[in-house]
Amino acid sequence: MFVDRAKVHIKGGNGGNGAVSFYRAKYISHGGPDGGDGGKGGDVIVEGSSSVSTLIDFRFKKHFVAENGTDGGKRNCTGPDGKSVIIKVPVGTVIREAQSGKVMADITKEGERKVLIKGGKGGRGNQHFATPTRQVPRYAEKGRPSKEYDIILELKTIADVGIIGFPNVGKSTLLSMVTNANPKIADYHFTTLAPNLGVVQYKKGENFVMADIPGLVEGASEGVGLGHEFLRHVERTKVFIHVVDAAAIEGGDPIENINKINAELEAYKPELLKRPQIIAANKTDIPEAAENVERIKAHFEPLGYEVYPISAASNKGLDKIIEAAARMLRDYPQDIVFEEDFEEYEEVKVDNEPFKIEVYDGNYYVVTGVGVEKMIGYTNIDTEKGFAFFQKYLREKGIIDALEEKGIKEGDTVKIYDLEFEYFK
Ligand SMILES: Nc1nc2c(ncn2[C@@H]2O[C@H](COP(=O)(O)OP(=O)(O)O)[C@@H](O)[C@H]2O)c(=O)[nH]1
Ligand SMILES: [Mg+2]
Repeated sequence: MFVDRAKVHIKGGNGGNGAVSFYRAKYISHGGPDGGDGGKGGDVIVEGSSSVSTLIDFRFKKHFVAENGTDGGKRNCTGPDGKSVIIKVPVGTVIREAQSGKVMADITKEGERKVLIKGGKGGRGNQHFATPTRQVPRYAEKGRPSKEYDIILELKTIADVGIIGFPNVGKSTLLSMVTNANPKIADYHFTTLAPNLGVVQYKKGENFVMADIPGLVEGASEGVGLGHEFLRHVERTKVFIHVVDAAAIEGGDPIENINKINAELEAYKPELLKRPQIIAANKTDIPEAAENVERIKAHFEPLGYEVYPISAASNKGLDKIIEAAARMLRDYPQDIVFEEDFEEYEEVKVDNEPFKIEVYDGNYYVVTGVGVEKMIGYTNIDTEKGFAFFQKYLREKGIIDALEEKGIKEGDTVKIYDLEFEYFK
Protein backbone atom coordinates (compact mmCIF):
# COMPACT_ATOMS: atom_id res chain seq x y z
CA MET A 1 0.00 0.00 0.00
CA PHE A 2 1.17 3.48 -0.78
CA VAL A 3 0.76 5.79 2.19
CA ASP A 4 1.76 9.41 1.91
CA ARG A 5 0.10 11.08 4.85
CA ALA A 6 0.25 10.24 8.53
CA LYS A 7 -0.45 11.79 11.90
CA VAL A 8 1.80 10.97 14.82
CA HIS A 9 2.51 12.20 18.31
CA ILE A 10 5.96 13.32 19.39
CA LYS A 11 7.33 14.21 22.80
CA GLY A 12 10.71 15.47 23.88
CA GLY A 13 12.52 14.24 26.99
CA ASN A 14 12.27 16.27 30.20
CA GLY A 15 15.41 17.42 31.92
CA GLY A 16 16.46 15.50 35.03
CA ASN A 17 16.25 17.30 38.38
CA GLY A 18 19.29 18.60 40.14
CA ALA A 19 20.01 16.81 43.44
CA VAL A 20 20.08 18.14 46.98
CA SER A 21 22.74 16.26 48.85
CA PHE A 22 25.58 16.90 51.33
CA TYR A 23 28.92 15.25 51.58
CA ARG A 24 29.01 12.69 54.36
CA ALA A 25 31.91 10.71 55.73
CA LYS A 26 32.99 9.31 59.04
CA TYR A 27 33.96 12.04 61.48
CA ILE A 28 32.70 14.77 59.18
CA SER A 29 29.31 15.98 60.36
CA HIS A 30 28.59 18.89 58.06
CA GLY A 31 30.01 18.30 54.60
CA GLY A 32 29.45 20.72 51.76
CA PRO A 33 26.69 20.42 49.20
CA ASP A 34 27.42 17.76 46.57
CA GLY A 35 24.13 17.37 44.69
CA GLY A 36 24.83 16.61 41.02
CA ASP A 37 23.10 18.07 37.96
CA GLY A 38 20.23 16.45 36.13
CA GLY A 39 20.83 15.19 32.59
CA LYS A 40 19.34 16.87 29.51
CA GLY A 41 16.23 15.31 28.00
CA GLY A 42 16.49 13.69 24.57
CA ASP A 43 15.51 15.54 21.37
CA VAL A 44 12.99 14.50 18.74
CA ILE A 45 14.73 14.55 15.37
CA VAL A 46 13.57 13.81 11.82
CA GLU A 47 15.96 12.47 9.23
CA GLY A 48 15.56 11.99 5.48
CA SER A 49 16.25 8.44 4.41
CA SER A 50 16.18 6.92 0.96
CA SER A 51 15.62 3.48 2.42
CA VAL A 52 12.00 4.39 3.16
CA SER A 53 9.79 5.43 0.27
CA THR A 54 6.36 5.71 1.88
CA LEU A 55 4.89 6.67 5.24
CA ILE A 56 3.33 3.25 5.76
CA ASP A 57 5.33 2.53 8.93
CA PHE A 58 3.52 5.38 10.66
CA ARG A 59 0.25 3.47 10.35
CA PHE A 60 1.56 1.17 13.04
CA LYS A 61 3.91 3.32 15.05
CA LYS A 62 2.31 6.58 16.05
CA HIS A 63 4.20 7.67 19.16
CA PHE A 64 7.76 8.89 19.29
CA VAL A 65 8.97 9.75 22.76
CA ALA A 66 12.51 10.80 23.63
CA GLU A 67 14.00 9.69 26.92
CA ASN A 68 13.97 11.92 29.98
CA GLY A 69 17.26 13.02 31.50
CA THR A 70 18.16 11.23 34.72
CA ASP A 71 18.13 13.14 38.01
CA GLY A 72 21.45 14.19 39.47
CA GLY A 73 22.88 12.10 42.28
CA LYS A 74 24.96 12.40 45.43
CA ARG A 75 28.68 13.01 45.28
CA ASN A 76 28.44 15.40 42.35
CA CYS A 77 27.09 12.67 40.11
CA THR A 78 25.61 14.17 36.93
CA GLY A 79 22.58 12.28 35.65
CA PRO A 80 23.00 10.87 32.12
CA ASP A 81 21.26 12.68 29.24
CA GLY A 82 18.12 11.10 27.82
CA LYS A 83 18.41 9.37 24.43
CA SER A 84 17.07 11.26 21.44
CA VAL A 85 14.56 9.64 19.14
CA ILE A 86 15.21 9.80 15.39
CA ILE A 87 12.26 9.52 13.04
CA LYS A 88 13.25 8.34 9.57
CA VAL A 89 11.11 9.76 6.79
CA PRO A 90 11.22 9.48 3.02
CA VAL A 91 12.95 12.31 1.20
CA GLY A 92 10.26 14.83 0.24
CA THR A 93 8.37 14.71 3.55
CA VAL A 94 6.89 17.94 4.87
CA ILE A 95 6.24 18.01 8.63
CA ARG A 96 3.55 20.26 10.06
CA GLU A 97 2.35 20.91 13.59
CA ALA A 98 -1.18 19.51 13.49
CA GLN A 99 -3.04 22.29 15.29
CA SER A 100 -1.66 25.35 13.53
CA GLY A 101 -0.80 23.62 10.26
CA LYS A 102 2.54 25.41 10.34
CA VAL A 103 5.59 23.86 8.74
CA MET A 104 8.16 22.51 11.20
CA ALA A 105 10.46 21.00 8.58
CA ASP A 106 10.73 20.08 4.93
CA ILE A 107 13.15 17.21 4.41
CA THR A 108 14.36 17.25 0.83
CA LYS A 109 17.69 15.44 1.05
CA GLU A 110 18.99 12.10 2.14
CA GLY A 111 20.55 12.43 5.60
CA GLU A 112 19.06 15.88 6.21
CA ARG A 113 18.17 16.33 9.88
CA LYS A 114 16.00 18.72 11.80
CA VAL A 115 15.36 18.91 15.54
CA LEU A 116 11.57 19.14 15.98
CA ILE A 117 11.64 19.29 19.76
CA LYS A 118 14.60 20.03 21.97
CA GLY A 119 14.90 18.05 25.18
CA GLY A 120 14.51 19.98 28.43
CA LYS A 121 17.63 21.27 30.18
CA GLY A 122 18.76 19.41 33.26
CA GLY A 123 18.45 21.21 36.60
CA ARG A 124 21.61 22.17 38.47
CA GLY A 125 22.39 20.41 41.76
CA ASN A 126 22.64 22.20 45.08
CA GLN A 127 26.45 22.32 44.83
CA HIS A 128 25.94 25.35 42.57
CA PHE A 129 23.89 27.27 45.08
CA ALA A 130 26.23 27.56 48.02
CA THR A 131 27.28 31.11 48.92
CA PRO A 132 29.37 32.44 51.78
CA THR A 133 26.21 33.27 53.67
CA ARG A 134 24.30 30.15 52.76
CA GLN A 135 26.48 27.11 53.04
CA VAL A 136 23.71 24.59 53.39
CA PRO A 137 21.59 25.15 50.27
CA ARG A 138 18.57 22.91 50.37
CA TYR A 139 17.58 24.04 46.93
CA ALA A 140 18.35 22.44 43.58
CA GLU A 141 16.91 23.32 40.20
CA LYS A 142 14.18 21.21 38.69
CA GLY A 143 14.74 19.85 35.21
CA ARG A 144 12.94 21.78 32.50
CA PRO A 145 9.98 20.07 30.88
CA SER A 146 10.07 19.42 27.15
CA LYS A 147 7.19 19.75 24.67
CA GLU A 148 4.84 17.47 22.84
CA TYR A 149 2.90 17.87 19.62
CA ASP A 150 0.73 16.05 17.17
CA ILE A 151 2.36 16.34 13.79
CA ILE A 152 1.27 15.63 10.23
CA LEU A 153 3.72 14.03 7.84
CA GLU A 154 3.05 14.53 4.14
CA LEU A 155 5.08 13.06 1.36
CA LYS A 156 5.34 15.33 -1.65
CA THR A 157 7.19 13.73 -4.52
CA ILE A 158 10.36 15.48 -5.57
CA ALA A 159 10.46 15.65 -9.35
CA ASP A 160 11.32 18.36 -11.86
CA VAL A 161 8.59 17.50 -14.32
CA GLY A 162 5.14 16.13 -13.55
CA ILE A 163 3.07 14.27 -16.14
CA ILE A 164 -0.59 15.04 -15.55
CA GLY A 165 -3.82 14.16 -17.33
CA PHE A 166 -6.87 11.95 -16.97
CA PRO A 167 -6.53 8.18 -16.51
CA ASN A 168 -5.68 6.18 -19.64
CA VAL A 169 -4.40 9.05 -21.75
CA GLY A 170 -0.93 7.52 -21.90
CA LYS A 171 0.99 9.10 -19.01
CA SER A 172 2.70 5.91 -17.93
CA THR A 173 3.47 4.98 -21.52
CA LEU A 174 5.17 8.34 -22.01
CA LEU A 175 7.21 7.98 -18.82
CA SER A 176 8.36 4.49 -19.80
CA MET A 177 9.50 5.72 -23.21
CA VAL A 178 11.60 8.66 -22.10
CA THR A 179 13.03 7.41 -18.80
CA ASN A 180 14.42 4.30 -17.17
CA ALA A 181 11.17 3.84 -15.26
CA ASN A 182 9.00 0.76 -15.67
CA PRO A 183 5.47 1.80 -14.76
CA LYS A 184 2.50 -0.49 -15.22
CA ILE A 185 0.64 0.27 -18.43
CA ALA A 186 -2.86 -0.99 -18.91
CA ASP A 187 -6.21 -0.15 -20.30
CA TYR A 188 -8.09 0.23 -17.07
CA HIS A 189 -8.16 3.14 -14.66
CA PHE A 190 -6.06 3.48 -11.54
CA THR A 191 -3.47 0.88 -12.27
CA THR A 192 -0.91 3.00 -10.55
CA LEU A 193 -1.64 4.74 -7.30
CA ALA A 194 1.84 5.90 -6.41
CA PRO A 195 3.68 8.39 -8.58
CA ASN A 196 6.23 6.63 -10.77
CA LEU A 197 9.58 8.32 -11.06
CA GLY A 198 12.16 8.14 -13.81
CA VAL A 199 15.28 9.99 -14.86
CA VAL A 200 15.42 11.61 -18.30
CA GLN A 201 18.98 11.40 -19.67
CA TYR A 202 18.86 14.60 -21.63
CA LYS A 203 22.33 16.09 -21.94
CA LYS A 204 25.33 15.94 -19.68
CA GLY A 205 24.46 18.03 -16.63
CA GLU A 206 20.88 18.40 -17.73
CA ASN A 207 19.30 15.17 -16.60
CA PHE A 208 16.02 15.59 -14.81
CA VAL A 209 13.48 13.64 -12.81
CA MET A 210 10.04 13.04 -14.25
CA ALA A 211 7.00 11.79 -12.34
CA ASP A 212 3.84 10.21 -13.68
CA ILE A 213 1.06 11.53 -11.42
CA PRO A 214 -1.87 9.11 -11.46
CA GLY A 215 -5.39 9.53 -10.18
CA LEU A 216 -6.28 13.04 -11.29
CA VAL A 217 -10.00 13.04 -11.97
CA GLU A 218 -12.75 15.60 -12.00
CA GLY A 219 -13.41 16.73 -8.43
CA ALA A 220 -9.92 15.76 -7.27
CA SER A 221 -9.46 19.12 -5.55
CA GLU A 222 -12.54 18.35 -3.43
CA GLY A 223 -11.10 14.98 -2.55
CA VAL A 224 -12.98 12.86 -5.09
CA GLY A 225 -11.17 9.60 -5.86
CA LEU A 226 -8.43 10.30 -3.35
CA GLY A 227 -7.79 13.50 -5.26
CA HIS A 228 -5.81 15.20 -2.54
CA GLU A 229 -3.46 12.28 -2.22
CA PHE A 230 -2.50 12.80 -5.83
CA LEU A 231 -2.54 16.55 -6.02
CA ARG A 232 -0.05 16.63 -3.14
CA HIS A 233 2.51 15.13 -5.50
CA VAL A 234 2.40 17.89 -8.08
CA GLU A 235 3.22 20.61 -5.58
CA ARG A 236 6.95 20.39 -6.11
CA THR A 237 7.07 19.79 -9.86
CA LYS A 238 8.34 22.82 -11.72
CA VAL A 239 7.04 22.00 -15.19
CA PHE A 240 3.93 20.06 -16.20
CA ILE A 241 3.48 17.85 -19.23
CA HIS A 242 -0.26 17.67 -19.69
CA VAL A 243 -1.16 14.56 -21.66
CA VAL A 244 -4.49 14.41 -23.44
CA ASP A 245 -6.00 11.65 -25.56
CA ALA A 246 -6.36 13.45 -28.89
CA ALA A 247 -8.12 10.44 -30.41
CA ALA A 248 -10.76 10.74 -27.70
CA ILE A 249 -11.05 6.94 -27.42
CA GLU A 250 -12.56 7.21 -23.96
CA GLY A 251 -14.97 9.85 -25.10
CA GLY A 252 -15.13 13.43 -23.98
CA ASP A 253 -13.74 16.45 -25.72
CA PRO A 254 -9.94 16.85 -25.43
CA ILE A 255 -10.17 20.62 -24.93
CA GLU A 256 -12.71 20.23 -22.16
CA ASN A 257 -10.63 17.49 -20.57
CA ILE A 258 -7.58 19.74 -20.40
CA ASN A 259 -9.65 22.52 -18.87
CA LYS A 260 -11.10 20.16 -16.28
CA ILE A 261 -7.70 19.00 -15.06
CA ASN A 262 -6.44 22.59 -14.97
CA ALA A 263 -9.49 23.63 -12.98
CA GLU A 264 -8.57 20.98 -10.39
CA LEU A 265 -5.00 22.26 -10.19
CA GLU A 266 -6.23 25.78 -9.74
CA ALA A 267 -8.78 24.86 -7.09
CA TYR A 268 -6.14 22.98 -5.12
CA LYS A 269 -3.52 25.74 -5.37
CA PRO A 270 -3.94 28.61 -7.83
CA GLU A 271 -0.19 28.99 -8.07
CA LEU A 272 0.06 25.60 -9.83
CA LEU A 273 -1.54 27.02 -12.96
CA LYS A 274 1.20 29.61 -13.25
CA ARG A 275 3.86 26.98 -13.73
CA PRO A 276 4.95 26.21 -17.29
CA GLN A 277 2.76 23.58 -18.91
CA ILE A 278 3.34 21.66 -22.13
CA ILE A 279 0.35 20.04 -23.81
CA ALA A 280 1.09 16.61 -25.28
CA ALA A 281 -1.68 15.61 -27.69
CA ASN A 282 -1.25 11.83 -27.57
CA LYS A 283 -2.37 8.82 -29.62
CA THR A 284 -1.84 10.61 -32.93
CA ASP A 285 -1.20 7.21 -34.55
CA ILE A 286 -4.99 6.91 -34.55
CA PRO A 287 -6.37 8.76 -37.61
CA GLU A 288 -9.23 10.43 -35.71
CA ALA A 289 -6.68 12.38 -33.68
CA ALA A 290 -5.59 14.68 -36.52
CA GLU A 291 -8.61 16.92 -36.42
CA ASN A 292 -8.49 17.27 -32.64
CA VAL A 293 -4.79 18.16 -32.72
CA GLU A 294 -5.62 21.18 -34.87
CA ARG A 295 -8.45 22.19 -32.55
CA ILE A 296 -6.26 21.86 -29.46
CA LYS A 297 -3.56 24.00 -31.08
CA ALA A 298 -6.03 26.63 -32.23
CA HIS A 299 -7.46 26.87 -28.72
CA PHE A 300 -4.40 26.64 -26.47
CA GLU A 301 -1.52 28.16 -28.45
CA PRO A 302 -3.02 31.67 -28.33
CA LEU A 303 -3.25 31.21 -24.54
CA GLY A 304 0.52 30.71 -24.38
CA TYR A 305 0.73 26.92 -24.18
CA GLU A 306 3.11 24.92 -26.35
CA VAL A 307 1.24 22.04 -27.97
CA TYR A 308 3.02 18.94 -29.32
CA PRO A 309 1.36 16.07 -31.19
CA ILE A 310 2.86 12.77 -30.04
CA SER A 311 2.36 9.06 -30.09
CA ALA A 312 3.76 7.75 -26.86
CA ALA A 313 3.17 4.11 -27.76
CA SER A 314 5.09 4.37 -31.03
CA ASN A 315 7.67 6.83 -29.70
CA LYS A 316 6.82 9.65 -32.11
CA GLY A 317 7.40 13.31 -31.30
CA LEU A 318 8.76 12.63 -27.81
CA ASP A 319 12.15 14.34 -28.38
CA LYS A 320 10.43 17.66 -28.89
CA ILE A 321 8.59 17.45 -25.58
CA ILE A 322 11.74 16.55 -23.68
CA GLU A 323 13.56 19.43 -25.33
CA ALA A 324 10.80 21.86 -24.37
CA ALA A 325 10.73 20.57 -20.77
CA ALA A 326 14.51 20.92 -20.47
CA ARG A 327 14.34 24.46 -21.82
CA MET A 328 11.63 25.45 -19.34
CA LEU A 329 13.56 23.89 -16.46
CA ARG A 330 16.52 26.13 -17.26
CA ASP A 331 14.30 29.11 -16.46
CA TYR A 332 13.13 27.49 -13.23
CA PRO A 333 16.31 26.43 -11.51
CA GLN A 334 15.28 26.72 -7.86
CA ASP A 335 13.78 23.74 -6.06
CA ILE A 336 10.34 24.11 -4.56
CA VAL A 337 10.63 23.79 -0.78
CA PHE A 338 8.20 24.60 2.00
CA GLU A 339 9.36 27.40 4.26
CA GLU A 340 9.41 26.67 7.97
CA ASP A 341 7.06 29.03 9.76
CA PHE A 342 6.53 27.21 13.03
CA GLU A 343 7.77 29.06 16.09
CA GLU A 344 7.64 27.25 19.38
CA TYR A 345 6.73 29.95 21.84
CA GLU A 346 4.53 32.18 19.75
CA GLU A 347 1.27 31.46 21.55
CA VAL A 348 2.58 32.19 25.03
CA LYS A 349 1.13 35.43 26.38
CA VAL A 350 3.52 36.73 28.98
CA ASP A 351 1.08 38.66 31.07
CA ASN A 352 -1.43 35.94 31.71
CA GLU A 353 1.08 33.40 32.92
CA PRO A 354 0.95 32.59 36.62
CA PHE A 355 4.11 32.30 38.65
CA LYS A 356 5.12 30.18 41.60
CA ILE A 357 7.23 30.94 44.65
CA GLU A 358 8.97 28.27 46.69
CA VAL A 359 10.79 29.01 49.93
CA TYR A 360 13.84 27.08 51.13
CA ASP A 361 15.46 27.42 54.55
CA GLY A 362 13.24 30.40 55.31
CA ASN A 363 15.54 32.76 53.39
CA TYR A 364 15.82 31.50 49.83
CA TYR A 365 12.96 32.36 47.47
CA VAL A 366 12.71 30.70 44.07
CA VAL A 367 10.36 32.28 41.53
CA THR A 368 9.34 30.26 38.45
CA GLY A 369 6.79 30.56 35.66
CA VAL A 370 6.68 30.65 31.87
CA GLY A 371 6.05 34.40 31.73
CA VAL A 372 8.80 35.20 34.21
CA GLU A 373 11.24 33.00 32.36
CA LYS A 374 10.42 34.68 29.10
CA MET A 375 10.81 38.13 30.64
CA ILE A 376 14.27 37.17 31.95
CA GLY A 377 15.10 35.91 28.46
CA TYR A 378 14.53 39.26 26.81
CA THR A 379 15.60 41.62 29.57
CA ASN A 380 19.20 42.68 30.05
CA ILE A 381 19.21 43.69 33.68
CA ASP A 382 22.83 44.83 33.47
CA THR A 383 21.58 47.97 31.81
CA GLU A 384 19.85 50.67 33.78
CA LYS A 385 16.82 50.61 31.55
CA GLY A 386 16.59 46.83 31.69
CA PHE A 387 16.85 46.81 35.44
CA ALA A 388 14.10 49.41 35.76
CA PHE A 389 11.88 47.31 33.50
CA PHE A 390 12.66 44.23 35.56
CA GLN A 391 11.65 45.94 38.83
CA LYS A 392 8.51 47.31 37.30
CA TYR A 393 7.61 43.86 35.96
CA LEU A 394 8.03 42.26 39.40
CA ARG A 395 5.84 44.90 40.98
CA GLU A 396 3.10 44.92 38.34
CA LYS A 397 2.85 41.17 38.18
CA GLY A 398 2.39 41.07 41.96
CA ILE A 399 5.57 39.11 42.53
CA ILE A 400 6.88 41.60 45.12
CA ASP A 401 3.60 41.42 47.04
CA ALA A 402 3.65 37.65 46.91
CA LEU A 403 7.22 37.55 48.22
CA GLU A 404 6.25 39.87 51.09
CA GLU A 405 3.28 37.68 51.87
CA LYS A 406 5.57 34.67 52.15
CA GLY A 407 7.59 36.63 54.71
CA ILE A 408 10.64 37.74 52.78
CA LYS A 409 13.09 39.90 54.78
CA GLU A 410 15.83 42.29 53.76
CA GLY A 411 18.97 40.42 52.77
CA ASP A 412 17.14 37.19 51.82
CA THR A 413 17.95 35.73 48.43
CA VAL A 414 15.61 35.69 45.46
CA LYS A 415 16.35 33.35 42.56
CA ILE A 416 14.62 33.77 39.21
CA TYR A 417 16.07 31.27 36.76
CA ASP A 418 19.70 32.24 36.12
CA LEU A 419 19.37 35.35 38.20
CA GLU A 420 20.10 35.56 41.93
CA PHE A 421 19.93 38.71 44.00
CA GLU A 422 19.51 39.92 47.55
CA TYR A 423 16.22 41.43 48.47
CA PHE A 424 16.01 45.08 49.52
CA LYS A 425 12.92 47.10 49.96
N1 LIG B 1 -2.98 4.00 -29.82
C1 LIG B 1 -2.25 4.44 -28.81
N2 LIG B 1 -2.45 3.95 -27.58
C2 LIG B 1 -1.70 4.43 -26.56
C3 LIG B 1 -0.72 5.43 -26.77
N3 LIG B 1 -0.17 5.70 -25.58
C4 LIG B 1 -0.74 4.91 -24.68
N4 LIG B 1 -1.69 4.13 -25.26
C5 LIG B 1 -2.53 3.12 -24.64
O1 LIG B 1 -3.44 3.74 -23.75
C6 LIG B 1 -3.68 2.91 -22.62
C7 LIG B 1 -3.40 3.66 -21.36
O2 LIG B 1 -2.04 3.98 -21.27
P1 LIG B 1 -1.32 4.32 -19.89
O3 LIG B 1 0.07 4.75 -20.24
O4 LIG B 1 -1.46 3.22 -18.93
O5 LIG B 1 -2.19 5.56 -19.45
P2 LIG B 1 -2.21 6.35 -18.04
O6 LIG B 1 -3.39 5.84 -17.29
O7 LIG B 1 -2.39 7.79 -18.41
O8 LIG B 1 -0.92 6.10 -17.36
C8 LIG B 1 -2.78 1.70 -22.79
O9 LIG B 1 -3.50 0.65 -23.34
C9 LIG B 1 -1.72 2.17 -23.77
O10 LIG B 1 -1.19 1.12 -24.51
C10 LIG B 1 -0.52 5.92 -28.11
O11 LIG B 1 0.31 6.77 -28.38
N5 LIG B 1 -1.33 5.41 -29.06
MG1 LIG C 1 -0.68 5.21 -15.52
